[in-house]
Amino acid sequence: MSKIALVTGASSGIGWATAKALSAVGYKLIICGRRSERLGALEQELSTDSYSMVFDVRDREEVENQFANLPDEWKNMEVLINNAGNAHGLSSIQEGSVDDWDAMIDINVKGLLYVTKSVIPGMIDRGSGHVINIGSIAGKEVYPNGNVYCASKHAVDAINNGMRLDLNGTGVKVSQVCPGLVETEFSMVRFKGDQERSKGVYQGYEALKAEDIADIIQFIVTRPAHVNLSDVIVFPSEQASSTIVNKQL
Ligand code: NDP
Ligand code: 8X3
Repeated sequence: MSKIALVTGASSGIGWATAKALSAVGYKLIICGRRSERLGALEQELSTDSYSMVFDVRDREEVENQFANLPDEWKNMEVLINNAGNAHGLSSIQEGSVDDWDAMIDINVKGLLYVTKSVIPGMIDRGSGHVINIGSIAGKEVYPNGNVYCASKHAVDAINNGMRLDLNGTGVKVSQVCPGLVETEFSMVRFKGDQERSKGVYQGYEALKAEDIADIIQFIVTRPAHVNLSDVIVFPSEQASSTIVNKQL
């Protein structure tokens, strides 16, 4: 019987591509997001069985209910990809919006924790599993105006390391993937639908594609049981740090 992987934030970008990459190597997929029509479209593209879960990761009660009521045949997840998240705004600390701050802490940090709390007890009981947290270069560096987004990804970095320490000896592997610039809907969300500004983020160099990250995740989950890639930073070749990108404009 094929193994089950759960991907949060599968309705777009890195999550969408990761669901496809894991399906391609035989995983059955639980795909999550708020946009059910997108999840339906993704189901059509997967070559293995799939099950959609529609919830907002901020809603703790809903997350708990949905996991408590999963059909038996979908309960035994081998892989959890904690991917749902976004940046909201790019402003100095003195000008930032408190609503944006709430969204980033609630989604990127608390949402990741709610899903993890629902999934890892089963992995521990079965003595087997793999959690992959999608961090960011923003979890390793802080850049101007990135303040709270960077804080949320530094929190993911710390939670990832804490998970690995606490789950050591349980049979559950913990890995983090920290991308630099990946062209997805990320900037459209950050800049609240401003297409020109969003496009500008990816102009003048070749940004990473969602499929590049999915490829790395597929590699991580297909290593032998005794091998764990614990932390991977991946940049476009023209990016050297959060703020240094060799752009030819
Ligand atoms: P996208 O905007 O394309 O995808 C974000 C995904 O997260 C969507 O599927 C969205 O689904 C889901 N999501 C957002 N908010 C919620 C919520 N409240 N509840 C449930 N799901 C939610 O961006 P990316 O694919 O680029 O981002 C994926 C991850 O990668 C994020 O954690 C991001 O921080 C990280 N990352 C991205 C980088 C980049 O440059 N693009 C670089 C480094 C890290 P829906 O709207 O349907 O709920
Ligand atoms: C997304 C990449 O550089 O916008 O995490 O922080 S960046």
